[in-house]
Amino acid sequence: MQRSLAVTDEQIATYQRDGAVLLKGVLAPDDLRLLEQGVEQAYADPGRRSSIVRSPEGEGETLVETSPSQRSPALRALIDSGLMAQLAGRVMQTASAQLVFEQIFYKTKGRILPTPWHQDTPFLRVRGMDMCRVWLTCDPSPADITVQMVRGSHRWNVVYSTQAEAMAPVVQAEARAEYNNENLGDPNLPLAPDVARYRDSFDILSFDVEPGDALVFQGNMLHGAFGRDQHDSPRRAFATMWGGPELRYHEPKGKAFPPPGDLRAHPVPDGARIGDHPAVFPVGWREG
Ligand SMILES: O=C(O)CCC(=O)C(=O)O
Repeated sequence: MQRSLAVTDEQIATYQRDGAVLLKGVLAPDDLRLLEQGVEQAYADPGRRSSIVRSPEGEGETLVETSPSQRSPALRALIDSGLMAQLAGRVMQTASAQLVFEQIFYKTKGRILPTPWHQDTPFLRVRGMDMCRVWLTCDPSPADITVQMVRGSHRWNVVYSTQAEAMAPVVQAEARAEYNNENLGDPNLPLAPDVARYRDSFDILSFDVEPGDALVFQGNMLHGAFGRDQHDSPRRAFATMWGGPELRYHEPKGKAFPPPGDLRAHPVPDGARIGDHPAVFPVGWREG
């Protein structure tokens, strides 16, 4: 039986207005156990869709793994619980939520590397407003090293290039054969603003996030995280992206992350509603 999660009208209004809202204490202890188990397994044995970035000096390390639930029974169980899908559906105010994309961001303790400011949209094969990221942490995550967003950037109606990644103070150290960031996205898109450099020019939303909380933000938001020279614990996060049925499939100009389902077996026409293609974008939650 799926748990029913209460999201208040005020939280929904905050999400719709600002593009992000922190939902406190929505995970149960069993959810947290699955989260930590899945994230630790991925770090101990990185999969073929993972890459590692380090600082140019070789200090600090971030493992990013895409689609980790495809090889982690613990993360699969967490997704199958419907918890994140339901939270996404409730804030988006859609009748269902389908899985679009999922990633682990494992930052090792010591020097915490920043996450370059970017939008997820240009990496993805979907476009539209009904798209929502649910970011969970295994560790207490102070605001400065937690993912932050530019308030209201979900309504800017722009898709930036992925090239902003190249301007970041991190370098790719290792990428497995099937996964690297090179040539992702469409190089003809505009560069994302350099929020890290001009941070006082932006209205930045930041949150202290505890294990058990869900930081929920709209999928088109401009976001990133600052680093720290020294932090006593790792900063381990698992983020899933969910779409409502009206979100549209987008045939990418360049390379883009694969959707969760098999696109070759179930081709999706450009511009199609993802609601009509659950084999490629599996339904994680449905109202009622
Ligand atoms: O956890 C982070 O530092 C990055 C998160 C992120 O970019 C995302 O959830 O899309």
